[in-house]
Amino acid sequence: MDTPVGSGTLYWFIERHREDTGLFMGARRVWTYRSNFQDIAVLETETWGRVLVLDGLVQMTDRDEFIYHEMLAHVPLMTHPDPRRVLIIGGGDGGVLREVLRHPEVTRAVLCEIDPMVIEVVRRHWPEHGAVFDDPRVQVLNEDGNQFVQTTYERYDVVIVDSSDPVSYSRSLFSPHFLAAVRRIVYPSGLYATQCMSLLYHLDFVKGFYRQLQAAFSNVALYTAPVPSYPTGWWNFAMGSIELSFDPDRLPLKGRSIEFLRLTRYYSLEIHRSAFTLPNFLVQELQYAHGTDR
Ligand code: AG3
Repeated sequence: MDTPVGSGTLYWFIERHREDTGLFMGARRVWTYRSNFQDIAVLETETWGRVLVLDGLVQMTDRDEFIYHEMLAHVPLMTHPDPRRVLIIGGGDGGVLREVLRHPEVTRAVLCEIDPMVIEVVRRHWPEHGAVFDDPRVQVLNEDGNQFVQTTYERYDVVIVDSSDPVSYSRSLFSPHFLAAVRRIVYPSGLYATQCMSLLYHLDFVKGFYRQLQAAFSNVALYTAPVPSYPTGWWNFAMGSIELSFDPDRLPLKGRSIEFLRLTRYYSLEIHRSAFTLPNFLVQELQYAHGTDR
């Protein structure tokens, strides 16, 4: 299980994003694992560093993971006036967790990752991420995220979904049933954030999901960031809240600690604000989808 497939020559990995396009990387070494849930691979590459691949889809590379993880963690956490209790669904690579723990307000972080082998593999190949799982504020659960939110009695200030694409086990994390349960387990003053694919390749999905979000939450917003190793290199995120308004112009909220800003490599308050400025085609599409003029 732990022997690399080869060294010296390059082993070519391709993620096909569409019939005629995708991403390829040449790896010096490749490790492959098979869990009860999926195929797991780790590539060692010159340009991207170590790369985590689940069922053939790139999840994280050393070169650009910070952009994705910082944006998925700090945008919701900075929107909340006092984020103490945080739930992360998925996120078995520990990247979102690392960023969440940078906020001293956080007293409890529950990570609900369905596949324990992802965490094992990350501990082996990214020992520096492994440490975050041992933080005393953290509890790791290996459960299906959808089942967990349907049944838990705990409540959270912030719920973050760091899933793979909406296929296989992750599909249920983008359903109305799931969103209704999330709405139940976030405090009325809390909020929810998720990754939600590429605006250029998955616009229909984004539009449909946005509509579901509007049905489940009172306030919703999309924001974007570059993630060069993901399809199209331009990634989309969504937030939803019940009572909390999220006006990025009011940041930082009074009393929030901002020391973590010395540690972030992508996220800043300026980036936070600008991430909500959506391209015109999306604004028009969403208006079209809802017949509103927001
Ligand atoms: N979660 C989002 C991965 C989406 C990538 N999609 C793809 N390559 N087709 C990543 C988990 C990182 N913590």
